[in-house]
Amino acid sequence: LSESADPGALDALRAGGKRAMASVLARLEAAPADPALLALLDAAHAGARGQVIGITGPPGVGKSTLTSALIRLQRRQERTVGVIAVDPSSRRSGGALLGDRMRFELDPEDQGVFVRSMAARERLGGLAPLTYAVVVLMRAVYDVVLVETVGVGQSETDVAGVCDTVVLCLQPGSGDSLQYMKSGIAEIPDIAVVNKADLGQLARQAKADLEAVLAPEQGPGWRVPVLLASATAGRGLDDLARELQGHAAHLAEQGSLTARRAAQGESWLEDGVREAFGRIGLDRAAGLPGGLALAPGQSPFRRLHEISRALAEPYAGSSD
Ligand SMILES: Nc1nc2c(ncn2[C@@H]2O[C@H](COP(=O)(O)OP(=O)(O)OP(=O)(O)O)[C@@H](O)[C@H]2O)c(=O)[nH]1
Ligand SMILES: [Mg+2]
Repeated sequence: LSESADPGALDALRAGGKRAMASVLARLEAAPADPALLALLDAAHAGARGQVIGITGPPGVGKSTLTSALIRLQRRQERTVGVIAVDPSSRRSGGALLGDRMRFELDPEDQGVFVRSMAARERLGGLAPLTYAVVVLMRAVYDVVLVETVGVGQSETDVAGVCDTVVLCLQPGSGDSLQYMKSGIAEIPDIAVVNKADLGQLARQAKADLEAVLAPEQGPGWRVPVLLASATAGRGLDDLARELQGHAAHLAEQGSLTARRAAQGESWLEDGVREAFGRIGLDRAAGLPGGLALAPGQSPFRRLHEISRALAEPYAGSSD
């Protein structure tokens, strides 16, 4: 745990309910470099609890309906849930985001579900840089974190950059599976779901097509399951929940959860340095003591802060 982490602030966030989370996220948006916030992010980074699940796929396949169903299922099992709904910019109306709470049919009184909408990065509909910080905060507080993103090629790679388990959601009869094979993201999902299976034979055909194009193994010992589901009819959800738990257990057994999250932290750090200081900054950061690599458990937030200070004051002599 970094010396400057603030576990007390994390305890307060955990105890403070939705109001506390909303206020921390507002601070994050207003002043991401605030030292108190940085100390909280360090503590959250060290205090991960929940499984982070990405729900991705083309527009309209039923991702939000499936997410709602998963939320209800988790709540019945008394798990708390944080939800991040990434809105493509096209959905923004006059700068405001459409209310995702409307799109997930939820009980507004339930303190165990927190939903946050985030705008997508303009470029290619990928994730905004703040998404990673929100994921780290939420996974330190909730038992399960769900991230819904519309898949438009690049964004599946982005969602894999913040999630432990990626669920690719498709629907029957739209040629999506062929599209996915062509776009070369067959390696990304850990679980695939053909939703709208109430459409019958078409769904079974889509499942067969998908099984043919997906990478059979996602790393050693994990065969990517292709499930049939109907989010509206509530079918296939138990199977999905079982595979989600199975994947979490698989990551824990292999020790690959730590590795996956460390790689996500390093790639976020690299993006952050590139965004602030460009390619030349990246080269200079790589040359600093410690460079762009993170030691086991090291906070990427703290590291970005240190690197930014070192690069912003090139003649200050040291990067303390
Ligand atoms: N027949 C059928 N329709 C479904 C099912 N699941 C979702 N739908 C319908 O499909 C439409 C789109 O559902 P959403 O959950 O909004 O889909 P989405 O993937 O979140 O859509 P975007 O976020 O806009 O990309 C809605 O009209 C749903 O009622 C299903 O299992 N069967
Ligand atoms: Mg949706």
